Amino acid sequence: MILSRRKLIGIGAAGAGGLLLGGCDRLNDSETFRGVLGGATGLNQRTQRLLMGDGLAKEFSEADISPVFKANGSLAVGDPAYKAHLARGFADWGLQIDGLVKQPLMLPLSYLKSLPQRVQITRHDCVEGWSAIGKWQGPQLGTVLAQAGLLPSAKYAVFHCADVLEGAQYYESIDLTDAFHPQTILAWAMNGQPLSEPHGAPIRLRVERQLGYKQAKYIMRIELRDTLAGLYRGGGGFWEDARGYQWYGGI
Ligand SMILES: Nc1nc2c(c(=O)[nH]1)N[C@H]1C(S)=C(S)[C@@H](COP(=O)(O)O)O[C@H]1N2
Ligand SMILES: [Mo]
Repeated sequence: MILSRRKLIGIGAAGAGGLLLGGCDRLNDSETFRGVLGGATGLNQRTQRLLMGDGLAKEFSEADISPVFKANGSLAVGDPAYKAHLARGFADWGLQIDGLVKQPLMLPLSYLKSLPQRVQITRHDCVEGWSAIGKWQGPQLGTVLAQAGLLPSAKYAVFHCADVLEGAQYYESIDLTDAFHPQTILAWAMNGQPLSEPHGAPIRLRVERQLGYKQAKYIMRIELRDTLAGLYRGGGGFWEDARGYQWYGGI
């Protein structure tokens, strides 16, 4: 992590302002997005955004896919409603989208599979000291959010998960820059197969410029919010609350 940041610093920040706004045309006219940029907090996030702009995380080839991809954190979900959906192959499950949206939605898994798909082979880096390369498929989160239509006050997408880890509900959040990044997808397939329970069935987030703990599994609900304050313990995510991990878990 530190090495790649040092490498980036070598590039210098010239033209970083242009990079920052470049490629974000879809959001340029949104008050909210300007608000997010203006209000960005945290040195890690600011530094990375300046240096990387709208850059893509590295993608790999089929030959690079790890033969074993460790599952981490929750490996199963205890919630009876989840178990019932799992047993039925999530045939009548729906992803709930609500909060600061024009139109709250409940989207069936079949609908998520019918949207334009993105396939990406990327490296997952866990702070516990392991990495693995996997192939992920699903619709871009931006496409899904556009269906609901964001209200101008929306600043964060919060992922509410089905699992309880170490006594607390798992959740995560990202800002709209990452939410509309092309490599941010709601993955329902891993290495060409529907997600298994250990890896987050029926859908999990892939937000490829950030660390493993941001890749929320078992997503049941996406809530659009203007603040992370007042949600669980206010850190914006399970590990942020539990262990003080950085909210912007940049790689
Ligand atoms: N809902 C949920 N999402 C989660 C976790 C979890 O325990 N519950 N663990 C996180 C961590 S720390 C990592 S490294 C990855 C692990 O993903 P994997 O099990 O597919 O390897 O999921 C992340 N997302
Ligand atoms: Mo992790």
